[in-house]
Amino acid sequence: IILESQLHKALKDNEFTVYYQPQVCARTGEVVGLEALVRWNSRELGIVEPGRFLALAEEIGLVIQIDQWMMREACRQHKAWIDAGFAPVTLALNISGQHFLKNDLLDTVTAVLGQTGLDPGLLELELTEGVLMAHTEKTVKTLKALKEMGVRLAIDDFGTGFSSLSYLKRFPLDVLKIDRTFINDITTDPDDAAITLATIEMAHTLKLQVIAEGVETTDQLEFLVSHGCDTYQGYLFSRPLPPEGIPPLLTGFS
Ligand code: G
Ligand code: G
Ligand code: MN
Ligand code: NA
Repeated sequence: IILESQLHKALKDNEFTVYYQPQVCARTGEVVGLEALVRWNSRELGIVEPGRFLALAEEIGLVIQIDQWMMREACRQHKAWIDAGFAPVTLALNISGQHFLKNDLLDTVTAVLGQTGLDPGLLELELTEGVLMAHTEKTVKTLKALKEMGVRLAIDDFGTGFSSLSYLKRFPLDVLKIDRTFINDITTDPDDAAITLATIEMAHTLKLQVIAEGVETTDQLEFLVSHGCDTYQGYLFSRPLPPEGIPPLLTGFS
């Protein structure tokens, strides 16, 4: 069991680290994006996955500081790769509901982009249905302001929350990520196949790009490619990797 005091100490001692999972163009097989995923590199416990500490971090409000640290570190690393000559790809960050609803998200994004010099068009923020559905005037305002800065907006884990499809139209989103629970059985379960196809069609009609999560087999990939899915992510191409694993996967590596 992980304690509150351990998480505070982890942040203070700079024990969090960024792993990156490639996002791949379904047609060309090229890496077109990277999703930043937090890991805790604990002296006692080794590499700890977010499933073991994020719920507690949310409970004690520390998730905002973790998200902010992730944004700074991932943007800094990403800009360094671009400056080293790698072809620019999108950098996707998971934003917790608390962070999104906090007053200074816009300030944080502005500051980090200013400090790192990363092109706002290369930054993509992943939000969940739950966050968007708590839609107040403020949510719409924040999304529009981010959009005006040129930042891309994605809806994560699509299909798992309580959705109202009307918000897809109302919010200025760019990307829809189909949750991996639907992708799991697309080649064997006709219901999951139907849901996935309908989601791809609807997303494209609304001019949203579609990313399939959790692609593990070539059969799943072939199904997705043949039905027009734009991008995929999953163990089939790569697990989330520490930073040193990424350059060999980017165009421009020699
Ligand atoms: O990396 P992994 O698949 O174990 O991630 C598990 C969950 O943790 C996912 O739902 C993911 O969205 C979430 N997560 C990973 N990194 C971050 C982060 O930096 N901030 C937030 N808020 N959530 C994250
Ligand atoms: O909720 P979010 O989409 O941010 O979660 C990303 C999580 O999914 C990460 O923890 C990552 O480790 C996990 N993940 C990525 N690809 C796969 C996959 O192909 N299969 C499974 N089971 N999990 C995956
Ligand atoms: Mn995500
Ligand atoms: Na997801």
